[in-house]
Amino acid sequence: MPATLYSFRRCPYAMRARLAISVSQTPVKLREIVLKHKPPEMLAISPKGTVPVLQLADGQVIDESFDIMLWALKQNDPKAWLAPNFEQMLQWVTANDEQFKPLLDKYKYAVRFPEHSEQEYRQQGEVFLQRIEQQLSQSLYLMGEQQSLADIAVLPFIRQFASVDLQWFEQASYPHLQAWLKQFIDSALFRSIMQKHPSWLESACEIDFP
Ligand SMILES: N[C@@H](CCC(=O)N[C@@H](CS)C(=O)NCC(=O)O)C(=O)O
Repeated sequence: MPATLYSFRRCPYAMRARLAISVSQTPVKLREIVLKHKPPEMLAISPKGTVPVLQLADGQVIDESFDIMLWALKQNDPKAWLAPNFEQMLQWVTANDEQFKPLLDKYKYAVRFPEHSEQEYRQQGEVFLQRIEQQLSQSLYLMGEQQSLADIAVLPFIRQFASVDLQWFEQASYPHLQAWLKQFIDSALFRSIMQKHPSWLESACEIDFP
């Protein structure tokens, strides 16, 4: 019996889980949720109420996106996303999740955080962009010449940062980062995981994924 994945299309954490599940070709039943109306079935297995949540056939629940990525890639890792040094990949993911993501939220919802202006939050977030730009000026991807778990775990958040003010992003001088993001957004893999699905609560419709 395939695992069940509770997902929300536009959530960057759910995106990275779907990306790893998709590349690993591990079949799951996807339940598209609406954050304002979380299904009781999901809250029963993961009361913290965040997506993504994966429930395995044996009942085990994995409710952290990075752990879901690792689970999927341990089933099958055809693109060798787990091949680079794990500690170094973890450093990128931790910097993204713990430092960059809170700034991204403040930049995106600056009106809710009036201590600083939108522009100031953006500048704070740009410290991470600069780190990435610096790395990508030396290698095609964060961990060298091949795409890895580190790129995939971080890219959905950079995409979100870029889309807060696309006009600003397009004129900013991050040529390597911009090319890295564009290649990701244009990829068949990314497009496939961004397909729209009806919500499971309304339609009772589970999607065979990937
Ligand atoms: N650390 C979690 C974070 C997941 C998370 O915060 N997801 C957001 C959506 S992008 C969420 O579900 N928020 C709950 C809500 O908005 O009610 C993970 O990596 O899976």
